[in-house]
Amino acid sequence: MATAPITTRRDGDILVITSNNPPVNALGAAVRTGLMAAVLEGAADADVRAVVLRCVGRTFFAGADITEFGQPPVFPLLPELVEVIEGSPKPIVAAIHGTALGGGLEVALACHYRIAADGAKLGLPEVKLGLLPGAGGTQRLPRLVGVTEALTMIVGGSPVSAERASEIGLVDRVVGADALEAAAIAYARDIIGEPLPRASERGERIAEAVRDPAVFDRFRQAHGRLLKGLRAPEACIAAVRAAVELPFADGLLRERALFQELLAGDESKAQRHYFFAERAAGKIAGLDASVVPQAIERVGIVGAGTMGGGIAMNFLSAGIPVTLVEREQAALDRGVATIGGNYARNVRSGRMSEDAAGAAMALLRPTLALADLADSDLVIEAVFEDLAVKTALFAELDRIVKPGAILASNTSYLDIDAIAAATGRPEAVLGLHFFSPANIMRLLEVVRGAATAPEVLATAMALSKRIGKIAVVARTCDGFIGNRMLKPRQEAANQLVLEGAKPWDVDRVLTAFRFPMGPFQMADLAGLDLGWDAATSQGATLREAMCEAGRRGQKNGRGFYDYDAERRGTPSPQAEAIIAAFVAKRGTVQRAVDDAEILERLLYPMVNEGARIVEEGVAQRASDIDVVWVNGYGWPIGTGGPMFWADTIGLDTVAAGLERQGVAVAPLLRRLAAEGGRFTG
Ligand code: T1G
Repeated sequence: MATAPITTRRDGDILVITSNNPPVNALGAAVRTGLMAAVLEGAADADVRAVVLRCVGRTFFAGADITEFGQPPVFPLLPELVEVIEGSPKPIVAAIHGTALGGGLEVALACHYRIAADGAKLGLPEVKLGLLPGAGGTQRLPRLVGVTEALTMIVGGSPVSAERASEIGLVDRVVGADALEAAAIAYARDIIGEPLPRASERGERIAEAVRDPAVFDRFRQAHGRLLKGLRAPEACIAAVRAAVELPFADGLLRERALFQELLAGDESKAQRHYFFAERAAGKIAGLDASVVPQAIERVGIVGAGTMGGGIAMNFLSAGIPVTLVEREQAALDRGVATIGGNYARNVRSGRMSEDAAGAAMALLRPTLALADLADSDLVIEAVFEDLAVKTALFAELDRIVKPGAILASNTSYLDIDAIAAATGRPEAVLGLHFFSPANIMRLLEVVRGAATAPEVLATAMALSKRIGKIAVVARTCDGFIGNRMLKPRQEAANQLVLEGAKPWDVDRVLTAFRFPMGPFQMADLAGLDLGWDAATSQGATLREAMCEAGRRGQKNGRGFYDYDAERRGTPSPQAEAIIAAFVAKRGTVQRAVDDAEILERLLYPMVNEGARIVEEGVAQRASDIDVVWVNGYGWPIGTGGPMFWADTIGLDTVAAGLERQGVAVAPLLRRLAAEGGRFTG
């Protein structure tokens, strides 16, 4: 009898092995032990002619148990189990439903046949954990589907559908989900006596690659963006190359060596931290299953500008009707046209079907009348970022919308409690801070006011998941989590330039750290004249001085950088002269500032602010801050976010650096640094 969570039963001469290891049938030690026993049981039993391997619950094995990484290894290890499966003298048929991912797909690859339920997904996402498939996936998958398909799945990390898997030869049959077990058993019965097809023995797809050595260069040309300067994607390519260049057994050894190297590296530790951080962000103290989210069937949005239109698309694309309100017809028409244009672009790029785009647009109800929001379950305002404007609007909405409707502000830093106080329903008011472009950026800061009811918070969290957002809860404060930490970085960047660093040096240090761009590149992109008024400008800041000199950023071809027709920027001598004149007027002594100091001055104050955000309870936990910064501001995933990165370099190092900068160290940071502690466990 196999060990639970693995059970076996006989269906005639077929042994059916079932795994029941909620929530995702992760291949933890108990599962591996049970599977090993069950497969060996089947091999030894003369009455067993074939085996079916299946899972119950929401999915087929969704991979190795990530919580085991970094712990002492517990045998049997997955590669060992996978070899026993493929080496079975009896045919083993994998019955796949849900998401066969990572080690789960590697188990299926070692089986002799694979039957998938329609709707199932199959993938090797290890690269997203800073790893590579470490149980034979990099050696078996290319032998089944060819090098190009294998590289796309392994380096990209995205799953393929059951239908696609069938097309590329990854699965043998796709059946209706309800018929999966029976179909797998019938299939097993049909192939009894057939020669055992082992992926490791398939040579024809490898031979193709041997005859076409440019296949790897073509992949790199087409998918270079997937590499992101991270170690795992390169290692994935090296492992697949080993499948082409080495005998199978040697390729496995190469895969194992590359896997172990990645597993021990900081990048994978950071990406595994992020995996759990993203899931932890959805857990809110005091919000358990007993708090039932409200039904949201219709959403109202006030403001059809860039943000309002982008926000509307999230709901329209999720099949939720939207009433979009503007004050003037021209603005409303522009908003609707922008939404339509975005959907048309999605269709042209293949991201969306014509029908889906049409269905989304059909759910949009543009209007000039606030009264049309009366039937909305949730209203989100995306109007001018001014507290008086918002409080007046919320007072009016409070009179219009039905009892129980939720009112949300898209404000990026204003006080949610002050906005809530303008209504008679403060318990139904919160912030939903979308990031621009709102229809693309996955981060959503859910800002709870002092009075926000648990049900309202639960509704916002459930809705975030429904529209594909990664929600992080913040309490109200100036800038919530992300912008509050961006502020000290911007201030430090400006101060560094006043002291002698060049804007392009500051940007270079951050892009070398793998941010997509630095603060001055961002400023040029957003527009230096954002909020600038020529009538009142005093040349009191660097930004004002630049605007007064007619340098508005990318929009007019010159900011801190000079831009060519393709908006490629080069450091601007004129900008340098404006900075020199500005500094001379202030009498600041200029000096050379090295890269190490630039990085410390930019990032340590952010970590310090993050510590304050945690100790004030604005964020529930330090890892939530990492989720905000990875998804909202492009913090490079290979260092896990500002708080994990600080842990990695040592909080004592950060505290000492802040002392050198004359910055007051946050009490939480000081305490953890003294104790040798970490923000992120
Ligand atoms: N190990 C441990 N726990 C896992 C897990 C895993 N592989 N996958 C999910 N969980 C937990 C998760 O933390 C959460 O816990 C709960 O399950 C529900 O997850 C050798 C080395 C399968 C698509 O990368 O992509 O195999 O918060 O909230 O949205 O080559 O989970 O409830 O306490 O995400 O429905 C490769 C990772 C591993 C797949 C389901 N596999 N998982 O999504 O639920 S490395 C993966 C997912 C590997 C081998 C290599 C998703 C999901 P809690 P969830 P979901």
